[in-house]
Amino acid sequence: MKPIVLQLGPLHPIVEKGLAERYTRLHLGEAKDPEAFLAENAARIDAVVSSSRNGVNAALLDSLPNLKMVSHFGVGYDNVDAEHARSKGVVVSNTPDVLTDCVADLAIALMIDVARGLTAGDRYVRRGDWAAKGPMPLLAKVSGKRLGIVGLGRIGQAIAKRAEGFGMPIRYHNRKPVAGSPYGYEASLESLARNSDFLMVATSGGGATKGLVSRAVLEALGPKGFVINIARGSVIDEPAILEFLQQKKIAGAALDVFVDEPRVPEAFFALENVVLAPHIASATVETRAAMANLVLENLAQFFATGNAVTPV
Ligand code: 8YV
Repeated sequence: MKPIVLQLGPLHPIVEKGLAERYTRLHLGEAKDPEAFLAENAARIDAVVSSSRNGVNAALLDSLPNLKMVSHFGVGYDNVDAEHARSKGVVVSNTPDVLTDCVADLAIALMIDVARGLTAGDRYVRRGDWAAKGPMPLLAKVSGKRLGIVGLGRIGQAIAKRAEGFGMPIRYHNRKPVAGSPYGYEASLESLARNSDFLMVATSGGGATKGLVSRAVLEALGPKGFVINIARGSVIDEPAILEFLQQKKIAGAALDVFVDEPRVPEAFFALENVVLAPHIASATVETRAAMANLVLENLAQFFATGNAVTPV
């Protein structure tokens, strides 16, 4: 008998195809009455595939008595209650490594964009301002400036490597120093912010990092400092950063992630000192295919051996 896998919402076509070919696929997102559908099928579901759009909370875990595994599409799994899953003996996997390069590439792109005004300049040209008003105001140099990385994990390190190419001195803040890291450690995020021109947020989301980039941290970064966030919206105090941008108490921000995606507070739209991206750091054809394949490999290896390829 094929294992029964529950799909919560729309997924990458490679995942959908793989699920349909190899498993009995149940699609909660397509059920007319999702509650009734769940009640009817709960007892036979072996695995769930989740994504940033559709997570797995404790209630869902508790409602699936036969569940053995959650294969999550994405490296960040803050919307999967992994602790509760562990307590129930449910294995959770994610998709690390395969997206690191793309996320780091976009982080650097956002940093350069907000400092040099790429998308702002694009708007300037399209609006006809160049011809009407003359050159854009001068903006900020990137090369040689100080980069502070919040969260020196796989993605943080890939960003650091790229930033070395720009001659940027690099320091970082983590819960603990990273053994063997060539970069300077700051035990306090405020002191990292005080010593940075660009504060790069690359830590995981979830309760432990909620609001980590606080008012006090933004204050420490100061009016010449920039924030880049490719992690999770929840890591930054969003109302605070909006206010700091409006009042020019920081120089700018480039945000790929928001607290309540896909809804972005409209007050950001009026600001020229913020770059807004629709959560695209891993969104390339190549990387999303690699993530999709890893979601399937995790399921396949789990059902074959009891262990996932990349458990969390
Ligand atoms: C999303 C991401 O998963 O991997 C992550 O943690 O944030 C992204 O890659 C993406 O939106 C796909 O759901």
